[in-house]
Amino acid sequence: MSQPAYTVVGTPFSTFTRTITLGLQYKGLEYNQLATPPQTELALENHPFGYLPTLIIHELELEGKRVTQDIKLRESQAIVRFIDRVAPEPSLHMEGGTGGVVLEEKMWEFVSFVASFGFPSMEGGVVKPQVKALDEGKQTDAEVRQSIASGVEQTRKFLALAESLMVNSSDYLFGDHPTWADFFLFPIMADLRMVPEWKEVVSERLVRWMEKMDGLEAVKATKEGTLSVGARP
Ligand SMILES: N[C@@H](CCC(=O)N[C@@H](CS)C(=O)NCC(=O)O)C(=O)O
Repeated sequence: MSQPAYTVVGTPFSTFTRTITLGLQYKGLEYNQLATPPQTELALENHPFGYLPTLIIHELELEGKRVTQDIKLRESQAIVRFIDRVAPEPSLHMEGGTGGVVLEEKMWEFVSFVASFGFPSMEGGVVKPQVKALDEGKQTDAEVRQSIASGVEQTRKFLALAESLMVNSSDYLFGDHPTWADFFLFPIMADLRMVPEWKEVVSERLVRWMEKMDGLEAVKATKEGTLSVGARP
């Protein structure tokens, strides 16, 4: 049997890595996954800063010719552009005009907000310190709460912004099918759902969106190895 054309370098525990595997799964592209944490020898061999994910492209069609040299593509927003080019359907884009959102690019604005502001607030400010504290058991609840107070506040603000940008009364963030915006936000939210602060930062609307996302086959197929099933990197 021939090898899949793609290898994803990154543990399923990594939210940016899960964004990529969600997209590959949704578009029916086969891949192998090398489940390494960041900053390992393997991660550094594949990414100049040891970050996750890297997509290794083993073969592709270029101007009608099959190229079989391994190409390493880093940075999730570059990787999703490649995935879209080789597999445009099913689309993970928003059609302009959906729910009154005139510009298709608003979906990409959302993606960039999640990557630049949502990820540090939610993962760095709440999930990671809370999980570390729960695992180590050295701090009291009050101490943990105090250390993450500003992360919780930033998360609350970020989620209010996210909700204000969603298309009203639609199943997904930008309409009746998922987009890359859903696939960038969901892995972080699935982590956040595992910590006690979830209840105080999330709205009913976002809870309904999470339930909708939970039903996707791509979400089910990328769950193993994530915090949402109790895994560690
Ligand atoms: N700009 C990168 C960010 C990726 C990123 O932050 N990945 C995390 C894992 S989810 C990471 O590798 N962090 C490196 C570290 O913790 O040292 C991208 O979009 O791919």
